[in-house]
Amino acid sequence: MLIMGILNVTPDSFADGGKHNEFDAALARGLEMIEEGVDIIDIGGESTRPGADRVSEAEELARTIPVITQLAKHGVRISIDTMRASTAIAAINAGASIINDVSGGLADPLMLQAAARSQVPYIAMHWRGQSKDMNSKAIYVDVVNDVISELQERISAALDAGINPNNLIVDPGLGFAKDAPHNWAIIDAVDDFVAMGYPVLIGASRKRFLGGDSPDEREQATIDLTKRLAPTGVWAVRVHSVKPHKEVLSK
Ligand code: PMM
Repeated sequence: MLIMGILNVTPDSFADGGKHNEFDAALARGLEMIEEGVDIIDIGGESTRPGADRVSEAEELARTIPVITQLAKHGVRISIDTMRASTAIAAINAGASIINDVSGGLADPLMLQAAARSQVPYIAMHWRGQSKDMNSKAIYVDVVNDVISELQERISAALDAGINPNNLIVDPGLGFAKDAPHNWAIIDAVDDFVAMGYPVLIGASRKRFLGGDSPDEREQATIDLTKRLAPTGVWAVRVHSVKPHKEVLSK
């Protein structure tokens, strides 16, 4: 299972307190993750925590592109965490080689075609709407079936747009329009997501549903979950801390 290290270049990221909002800090953290053996660095310039406002395209580019340009020189795989086709393309031109779209192509009508043209892997996450009002959309008949069928729709749209099926990765979107029991039900049914036939990415790191009062308390729960997911066939976990996850996987 691969480790995708989170590098949020945002002043308001809930999980790192905005520590890495400066270019120098982001670059230093990226280099540290490389030292720690990260497989992919996921760079994002727009917070998607519940309630977050959107940032402008110019701001998103200013936050992410310089960091991508520098880190790409070190040969590490970089994914761009964006809902905008234009940002995805700029990031690829700067050295990113995976598109991580939390909206699964729903936020920007140009995204799927851009991903198809770029011929890089495309991560389609389950999403029901912008962070501002996603909590009100956490309503399911059967969360596992509903999320799988909504992901199947995104897969169909991606294939229709010309994305190579070998370039598709799916993600159930833990914490996105889902409350804690929904998130745990998805984790319990992770085999069903693996059985969809595409690589599966899981992003649980330090999210509220893990319990605990602080991001630090949720860290141990994140590591425990990585250990639990390792034998399931999940392709990668998206996490804040690389070293403890690498350690738990090597045991
Ligand atoms: N979660 C966040 C941001 N991007 N991308 C994918 N593919 N999956 C996720 O679960 C996901 C994501 C929000 O978490 P953060 O604010 O800690 O980055």
